[in-house]
Amino acid sequence: MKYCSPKSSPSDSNFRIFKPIHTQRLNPLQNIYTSLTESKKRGEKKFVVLFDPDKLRLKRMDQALDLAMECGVDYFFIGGSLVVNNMLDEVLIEIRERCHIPMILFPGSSFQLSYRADALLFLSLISGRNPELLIGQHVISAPFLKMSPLEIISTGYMLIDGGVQTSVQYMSNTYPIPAHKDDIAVCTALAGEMLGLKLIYMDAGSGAKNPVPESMIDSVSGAVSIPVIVGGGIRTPENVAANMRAGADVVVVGNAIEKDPVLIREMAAAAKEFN
Ligand code: 1GP
Repeated sequence: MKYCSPKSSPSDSNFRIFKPIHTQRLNPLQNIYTSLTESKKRGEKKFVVLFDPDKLRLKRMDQALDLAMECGVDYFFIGGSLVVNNMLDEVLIEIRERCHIPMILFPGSSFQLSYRADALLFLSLISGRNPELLIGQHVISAPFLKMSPLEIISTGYMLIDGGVQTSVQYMSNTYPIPAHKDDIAVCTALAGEMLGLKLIYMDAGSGAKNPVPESMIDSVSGAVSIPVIVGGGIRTPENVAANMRAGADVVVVGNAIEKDPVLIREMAAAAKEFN
C-alpha cells in the first residue's frame, strides 16, 4: 500500500488515491477560521492580497511581500482559474522565506493543492449548477486533504456578474448571479450557511469591470451570521473601505496590487480604520 507522504502534494504530479494512515493534523495551529469569526464578532475587518501564480513576476512579488509585512496585511490568498505554470510550490516557498503572513489556498481546481500553505478555502460554487464544482472535485481532493496539515475552511463561493466575462466564469461553465439580484444572492448565501459552509465568498471575478454592488454586500452580510468575503475588481482604497462599510468582513485584492504593489499601503490603511 502506498501512502501519501506529508512532503508530497498533487502539484508534485504523483498524486494517488490512498488510505490515510491517521487523521491527526500535523499543524496544531488550526486558528485562521477562529480568528475570522472572533474578528467578525468585534466588528474588525481583514485585508487580503491575492497572488495568482500564473501572473506573478517575482520582482514585483518581493516588493508586494515587503509592503504586506510593513502594512499588516492579514492573509494571502494563493490561486487562480488556471495555474498553468506549475509555480504554486515555488510561490509558497518564496512567500514563506520572506514573511509569516498566513497563506490560504484559493484553488481553481482540485489540482491546485499543496501542503506548503497554512489553510485551504474548500470552495463549493453555490451560485452555479455545475456538479463538478459543487461536489465532484471535492471527492477527488478529499483523501489528500484528510492527510494534510492544512486547515480546511468550507466556503460557499458565489460568482456575481462584474460586467465582463471573467476566467472563472468561463472555466466553471456557470452563470454568475446578476448584479441587481440581491434576493438571489441572499437566498444562495442563506442556503450555503444552512448547508454548513463556514464562509461566504462573493466574487465579481478577477479583473471584473464592476465590483460586487454594495447593496448586495449589505443584504447578504445582514442575512447570514458567518463571515463574508468580497473580491473582484476592487481597485482603490475607497472601494476597500466602501465594501467593508457595506458589511464585508474580508476584502480581497489581486489585479490592482499585481499592477501597482504600492497600493497595498493605502488599502491596508483603509481596512485598519475599522479595527
Ligand atoms: C478574484 O476576488 C479575487 O477571485 C480578486 O479579484 O484580481 O480583480 O482583485 P481582482
